[in-house]
Amino acid sequence: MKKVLNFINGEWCESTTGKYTSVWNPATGEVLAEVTQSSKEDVDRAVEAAKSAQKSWRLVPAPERAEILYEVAYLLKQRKEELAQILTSEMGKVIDEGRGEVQEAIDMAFYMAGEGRRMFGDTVPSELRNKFAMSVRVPVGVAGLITPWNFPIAIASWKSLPALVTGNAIVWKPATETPILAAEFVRIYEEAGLPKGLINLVHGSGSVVGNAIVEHPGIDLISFTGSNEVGREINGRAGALLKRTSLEMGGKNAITVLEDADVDLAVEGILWGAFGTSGQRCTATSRVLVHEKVKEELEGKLLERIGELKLGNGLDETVKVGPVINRSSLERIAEYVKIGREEGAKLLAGGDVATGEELENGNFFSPTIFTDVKPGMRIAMEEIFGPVVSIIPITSLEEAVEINNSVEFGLSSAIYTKNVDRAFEAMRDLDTGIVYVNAGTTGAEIHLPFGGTKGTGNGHRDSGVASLDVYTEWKSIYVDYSGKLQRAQIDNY
Ligand code: UN1
Repeated sequence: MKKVLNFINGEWCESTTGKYTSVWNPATGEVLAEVTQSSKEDVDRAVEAAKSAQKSWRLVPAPERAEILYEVAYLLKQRKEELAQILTSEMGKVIDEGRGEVQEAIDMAFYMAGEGRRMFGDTVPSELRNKFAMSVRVPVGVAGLITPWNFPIAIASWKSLPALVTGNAIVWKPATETPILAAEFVRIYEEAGLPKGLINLVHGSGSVVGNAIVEHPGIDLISFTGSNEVGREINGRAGALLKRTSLEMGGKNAITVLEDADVDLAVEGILWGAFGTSGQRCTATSRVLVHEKVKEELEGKLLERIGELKLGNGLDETVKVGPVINRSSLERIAEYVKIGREEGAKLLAGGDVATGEELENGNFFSPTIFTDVKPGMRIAMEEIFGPVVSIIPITSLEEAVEINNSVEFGLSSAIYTKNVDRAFEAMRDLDTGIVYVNAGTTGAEIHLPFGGTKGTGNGHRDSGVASLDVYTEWKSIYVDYSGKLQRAQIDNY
């Protein structure tokens, strides 16, 4: 059986615990590998390695650090298909989406490599003569990365690449469900020539490894993507230690369809947003706010198309919807469907664990649509993280905006309309970190900030130039070449 190991100080090694757990293929139930289960001591060793490696890494010129990132980009590109296959086997999304996700990491690698020659600060005119004023970015130190299974390489790339190009070292705990791809990504860093100790991979549970990372005094910042519950806990613990934390924690994203929308286009956006990655995206479409004048048409068209969504093993190119990650997820989704029914929502399609010969060993849930959902129902407020979407009728853009903004999350929203005035109003008023016009709620590109408002995060962003803010401190520098004491705000007035 394949064994997945930790990577600490440039060595692949087993945890001191000697314990392993299994990695499952969620489509087939097959065991893919055994992964080492680490202890606090493994984290201690990883932090020591990271701290010591970072001391010299911070002095390497950023364009030179970036050379390694370009190499990472080329290697990811070369191995795209192989990585996509691993991704799909390990977490289930269909292979096309797996390829798309690896592409997202490739894009991020090229983009962040480019930052090695930008990383702009400001130069500003000093208020005093013969004095120079500027700001530069400096690394924070050691970054603790805690990443989810739903985008196992894209999100890891959003965090590790900016951390490294800005001169930090990393201790990384990937999700327990997706350690194989994490190890492959680290292998690429190794092959690209990243000096030892700069990326350390420690596999294991959130309660042991995650907590040890969050609380370790040698780790200066935490970047986390995952559930709201875990994010809050991390924020509490890390906050007490005055550690910087960047959190991204999900959504309850809505597509608004106005009466003047291209309904066919909206149908495409809804199916892709709600059922792509089996609804297990932070950006998944889980509410549709449809104008009552086009509600019937939209529902009819959704029902016509939903049958085309073939379920199965994502490695089969004809499959459109893969499994959900595990049994407990399947149970949680089924529980939400039960709640929706009890709340009085009308089940339009799906609603059950999917069965069939080829599905029986995997975790499959039928694409599910509820309609006549009230905005305050639990299925319309809570993140389900599965292939379930709720249709809520509306009568105006104002009402849609209010419902859109009424949930605790604020990641992504979308509007379908042909009216440019309403589109701009929506762009202004939808209270989410990402807004789409005439496109669904998923499909973020890496050169813009990714993240959200309210319960989705804590003000930080992944990807884009904004991600540099997570991994750097600003240093303001004044150089006085006047040869005398010049008192700011005093001698010039
Ligand atoms: C996530 O949902 O966790 O915008 C990340 C998208 C992808 C990234 C999603 N590019 O859907």
